[in-house]
Amino acid sequence: MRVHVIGLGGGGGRIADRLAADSDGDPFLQGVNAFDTDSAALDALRSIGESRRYRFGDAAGGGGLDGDLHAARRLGDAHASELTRAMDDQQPSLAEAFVLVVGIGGGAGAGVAPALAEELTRLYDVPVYAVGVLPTPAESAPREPDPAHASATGDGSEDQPPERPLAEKNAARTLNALSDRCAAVFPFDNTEWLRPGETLVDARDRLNGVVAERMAALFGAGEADDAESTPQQVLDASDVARAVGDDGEIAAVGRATQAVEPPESGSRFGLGLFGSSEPAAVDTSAAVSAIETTIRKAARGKNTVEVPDGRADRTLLVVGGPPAWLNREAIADGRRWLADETGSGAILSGDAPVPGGDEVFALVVRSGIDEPARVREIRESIA
Ligand SMILES: Nc1nc2c(ncn2[C@@H]2O[C@H](COP(=O)(O)OP(=O)(O)OP(=O)(O)O)[C@@H](O)[C@H]2O)c(=O)[nH]1
Ligand SMILES: [Mg+2]
Repeated sequence: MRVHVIGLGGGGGRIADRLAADSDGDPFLQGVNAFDTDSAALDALRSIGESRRYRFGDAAGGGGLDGDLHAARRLGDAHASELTRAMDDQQPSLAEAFVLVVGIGGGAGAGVAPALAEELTRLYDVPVYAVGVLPTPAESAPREPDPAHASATGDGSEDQPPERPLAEKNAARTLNALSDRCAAVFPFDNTEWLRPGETLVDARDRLNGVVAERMAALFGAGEADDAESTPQQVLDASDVARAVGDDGEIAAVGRATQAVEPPESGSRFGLGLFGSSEPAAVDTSAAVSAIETTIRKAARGKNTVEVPDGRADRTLLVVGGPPAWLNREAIADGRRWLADETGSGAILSGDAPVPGGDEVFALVVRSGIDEPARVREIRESIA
């Protein structure tokens, strides 16, 4: 499907920038923009061209909003329609969905996202999805004293104030607002993806790579740029819409890959081994096992947000890789296994052939899931 992706605020802009870098020229990426009040944050982007970055809200004086969600909401209401005009040179009417990417614990991005979702819904007859990055508990907790500094005075009085004291509350309010205004919300739980001892700043490039990769796998699945990579079972925008619904429900995305040998260069089944000049085929049991394993790992491995008990009302499966590895029966078996695993009545699915690719991948999207613990914690911060 063709999507127009809009990164909002510092984090949203960096994730959209990463997607633009990794999916440069891919047909699914119909358009991409980054919007922020903060000029320095926009200037630091590398892959979204300058004409696609836009600073709004002169009232913010060219800086960020320091987590001030009230001020950001006001700016959002005042500037949403100006922002949609800033997208116009990329033919947004060709997009089959808009995807807002935003760190929901912040100010500028979180504040403008609901108003922009509303305005896009008013102007275009396609779903607006939100990728909402969840803040870590550490961001709104007092920071550990700096050990070097602490030893100077030793009285523990140098506890630093939290980095973003309002992150959880902002996230709770923004989650509610996005659920009301977007067709679906895809949370990305930063906390789940941090390694022990790692800070968000250390980890953010890796995390942003994960988000970008999963967005590309989902939205790019049905969009082939040549005949060879045309899927047998095409996943289109309406399949995604059916899977994630239009009620602002939360959806979780799992993904896994397994390296495989491209059949052309496969030494085990290479030319000559069978005294034939036919192009090498892929061993069926190897293909079946690769597909079974990646589907299981995508379902049971780390998702973008926790899926309690693996359960979901609706599940979508994409299996991709070199065409010779995409074994029909194995994919059908995988669908049955996934129906059982998730308790979903029906599994929507599609394939994504990657000629010459060197891995098999599976993507599992679940919607209508039980509330993840981190989402509950965030919601309860304003209860
Ligand atoms: N995964 C990831 N999360 C980020 C990144 N940057 C920020 N975040 C998260 O997003 C939240 C909001 O941060 P920003 O996006 O910088 O906030 P903003 O929208 O620019 O808001 P203000 O600067 O307060 O105006 C933070 O609390 C973090 O949880 C990033 O590069 N990657
Ligand atoms: Mg900012």
